Amino acid sequence: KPFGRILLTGAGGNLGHQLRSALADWAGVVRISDIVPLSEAAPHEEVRLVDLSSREEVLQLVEGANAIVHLGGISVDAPFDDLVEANIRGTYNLYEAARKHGVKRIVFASSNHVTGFHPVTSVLDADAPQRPDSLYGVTKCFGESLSRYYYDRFQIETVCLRIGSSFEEPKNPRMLVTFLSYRDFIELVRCSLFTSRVGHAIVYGASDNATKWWDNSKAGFLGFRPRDSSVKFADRFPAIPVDTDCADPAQLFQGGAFVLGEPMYID
Ligand code: NAI
Ligand code: 15L
Repeated sequence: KPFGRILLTGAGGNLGHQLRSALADWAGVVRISDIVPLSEAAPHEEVRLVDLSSREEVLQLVEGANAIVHLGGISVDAPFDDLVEANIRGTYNLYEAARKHGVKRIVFASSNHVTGFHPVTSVLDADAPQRPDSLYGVTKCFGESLSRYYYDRFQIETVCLRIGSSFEEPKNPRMLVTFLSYRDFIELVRCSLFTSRVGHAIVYGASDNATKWWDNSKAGFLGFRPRDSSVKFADRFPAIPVDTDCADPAQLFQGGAFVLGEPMYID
């Protein structure tokens, strides 16, 4: 197998669950980790219950890994203090542990919400300015910046996946544009792990949907070719009108309803 040991964080979540079995083909040992209990380990798996916000636990978690797929964290908008622990402190702890243990490749689950305040009329590529649509999006900007720093300073390579909407099926009209099938998500992670030199890369994660907000040509070296499309779900939803006079920000901006969130302050 190409990798001795791959570490997967967020293994108990929606995408972690999908990726868990695929990793068995790529690594002799798959170390799966989450803050929630995980189902029983297969013979090739090591299970670790770890809170990413604990520096000591994360340092132990990373020891012996050859590559990391970092999906763990809060995956929606949330109070600042919670986001800080899981997404900011957690991602910092992971990169520091990677540096200390000599891990040279990380696949980081960023999000389309890093650029969610761009209008739906724009097509974005890897060089589009970050315009986060939520505190959640801001934490993913932090992960992208942190990983850039760890590449420039320590040559730890990262592919930042700006994932669209990766679920079994699109759940609303917006997701006809942002949909990333589970099969295409797994292929995107495979390309991110197996491409020989990636440096610090940014790639959007969308299937081959009819409407496109994102242009991945600058990440062409990854060889990612989505095979699925949301087209087969199109008759379930009304088409999104592209109406720039529309008063609803959730329709004007790529981030959809995320743009309406409040940056919550907890006393
Ligand atoms: P999810 O919420 O189902 O899974 C995230 C997992 O991280 C959960 O199992 C949770 O228990 C774990 N986690 C949360 N805080 C933690 C902590 N402090 N320590 C350890 N583990 C912790 O989310 P999903 O859909 O599987 O997404 C995976 C990653 O991809 C997330 O980072 C998310 O932000 C990102 N993403 C997902 C998208 C999607 O459409 N599914 C879109 C864009 C980004
Ligand atoms: C995300 O970043 C979230 O993790 C996921 O739950 C979806 O909301 C997705 O973006 C989306 O934009 O649909």
